[in-house]
Amino acid sequence: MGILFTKMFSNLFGNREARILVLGLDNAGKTTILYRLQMGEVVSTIPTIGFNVETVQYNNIKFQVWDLGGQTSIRPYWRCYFPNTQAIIYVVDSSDTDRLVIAKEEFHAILEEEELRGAAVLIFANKQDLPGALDDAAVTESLELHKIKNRQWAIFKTSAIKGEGLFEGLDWLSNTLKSGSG
Ligand code: G3D
Ligand code: MG
Repeated sequence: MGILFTKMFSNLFGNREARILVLGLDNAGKTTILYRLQMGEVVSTIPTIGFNVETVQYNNIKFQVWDLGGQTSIRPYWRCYFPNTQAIIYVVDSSDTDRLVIAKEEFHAILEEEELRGAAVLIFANKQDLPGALDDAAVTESLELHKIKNRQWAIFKTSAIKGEGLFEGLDWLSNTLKSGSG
């Protein structure tokens, strides 16, 4: 995965600083994905500002991860991480059907953020290896993805544990960003 990743994302943004946010509810599989991609060292910030952010710097691209949901008082601080964001990778635990409504609400709240308006969105319907996991069509419906307007998006079935689907999703993302219309 590491080498493929290097090929896909090298020179994507030239020398421009770029950011890709990896978001979703806790337990969705975000940290697992970050380690799976093997892009480099994962640096975890000490949560003095109220939430923990994991960062992997890959050339000029920063991948940053945190959990959505929880305390609303810390949300204003999220905005520090919004500038220069080219893409959002939204990770869903497809087997956690009880929390899909919350996952949907958090997702649409993020999409409404002004500074994230231009960002492409890649959705990972994760944990496909678990029994009872909803497929991509069902997750699409639950997250009300049809409501997404004026932005590039795609959903992929993944199993972060098995390393399945991640490459396909990132391939879509790099092609979308390359075409400049993300
Ligand atoms: P988060 O960073 O979004 O909070 P994590 O989520 O990456 O910490 O993953 C939460 C738990 O889900 C972990 O289990 C992790 O191993 C598991 N997980 C992540 N992706 C998958 C997947 O695709 N399939 C399955 N079956 N499990 C997955 P633990 O037990 O370590 O808490
Ligand atoms: Mg995590």
